[in-house]
Amino acid sequence: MLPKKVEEALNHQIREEFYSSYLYLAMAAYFEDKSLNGFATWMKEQAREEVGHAMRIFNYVTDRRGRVILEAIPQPTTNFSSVQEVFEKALEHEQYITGKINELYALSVEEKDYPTQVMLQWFITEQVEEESTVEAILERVRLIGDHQPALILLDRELAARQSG
Ligand code: OFO
Repeated sequence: MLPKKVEEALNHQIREEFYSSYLYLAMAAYFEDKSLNGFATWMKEQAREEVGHAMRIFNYVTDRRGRVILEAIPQPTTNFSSVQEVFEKALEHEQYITGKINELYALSVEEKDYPTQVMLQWFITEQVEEESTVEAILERVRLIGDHQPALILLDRELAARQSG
């Protein structure tokens, strides 16, 4: 049986993951508007993966005979002033999500909920990768600065992101 407190916290996390998807779609829309189609493709793929994260928790809650209660998804920021700002916000967001996953893990330890601890290990590993990937792109964007040709090259490179 899924402890009530853990069930509630997992439901909040489902919303966080859908919000992540929504936020990355807002970033994709910004890039589309700037004709940076490679950056947009990368963000759309990121948004798609976030739906996968939400569904992973959704399915886990139902497998444990818990009840999924979908919560309202807030409107994401839609105003960005630069490519760099987008990736700064993306990194900030991933760090926030890492904090949420860590809180969830701490709660599952407190509640002696061993299956949830095992399920969350996937997310703990994933967050290391999420932060590192976004950080690497941010570093390159910072290096590029105002050099448009280099930005276009990076845009082309990011267009190659495969869905998987
Ligand atoms: Fe970006 O990892 Fe889920 O939220």
